[in-house]
Amino acid sequence: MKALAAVRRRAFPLTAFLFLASGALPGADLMRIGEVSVQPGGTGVAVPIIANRDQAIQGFSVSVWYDPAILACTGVGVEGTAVEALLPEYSNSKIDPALGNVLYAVILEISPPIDLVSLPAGGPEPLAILRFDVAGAALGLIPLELRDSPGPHPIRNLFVVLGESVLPTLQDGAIAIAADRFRRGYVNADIRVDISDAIFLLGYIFLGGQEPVCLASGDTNGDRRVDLSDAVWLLNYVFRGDRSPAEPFLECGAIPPGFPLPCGGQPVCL
Ligand SMILES: [Ca+2]
Ligand SMILES: [Ca+2]
Repeated sequence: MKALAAVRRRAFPLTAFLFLASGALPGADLMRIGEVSVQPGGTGVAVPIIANRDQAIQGFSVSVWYDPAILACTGVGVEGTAVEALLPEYSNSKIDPALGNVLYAVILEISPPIDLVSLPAGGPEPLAILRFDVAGAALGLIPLELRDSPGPHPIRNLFVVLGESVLPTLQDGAIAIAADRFRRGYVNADIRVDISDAIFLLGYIFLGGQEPVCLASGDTNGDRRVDLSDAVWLLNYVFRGDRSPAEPFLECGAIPPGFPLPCGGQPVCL
């Protein structure tokens, strides 16, 4: 604990600088929160904070707001991200369960020698992962907002580039809580994805054939419509190993509230 306290004491002037820095540089960088679908009462729900970066970054801070009556933030970290692989020397988080606010800051290097360790320009990729538990009775689209913390010295959503703050464009996200679950691509209601699913989909679209029991599963490219492009996407996946159907595909996911395509259940998600 002593060592940790020492690290944090040493870190304070730099983090204070990060949080208080003014005169942020303009840029086309983007920070956004992902959208995930869960069932009511889901626990440990992982929500990524995703970034595009024009330049390599040496650190970042985030301030995320959520509805504390519906969500409980149980943690935030860089596990499984490219940031983790860079072995950040400083990170700190603060969760306020009453306000529904989580703060998180990461600096890749705080101890000499400072070698300008940085996360290269690029993306989109997760910078950090938020974890939430969802209230059992809740349904609907629960927003997650990137917004400054309160107080005279707010913590902002920013990147650190060569010791200066860069304020990226911010995009909020959401947790969609819905009871129904589905997987894209499993169009003909069995437990495999193969050419028969594409043929079934083409039959429905062009020949007036049977509607898929879960029409939502036919939206393989994830644009909320079912048309020829979905069948082509599926054929490319089956025969060429091209991009897999949009999520939820690897596992069953909830149908977001207001999703325009019905789903009457899928054997693969029972
Ligand atoms: Ca099938
Ligand atoms: Ca589609």
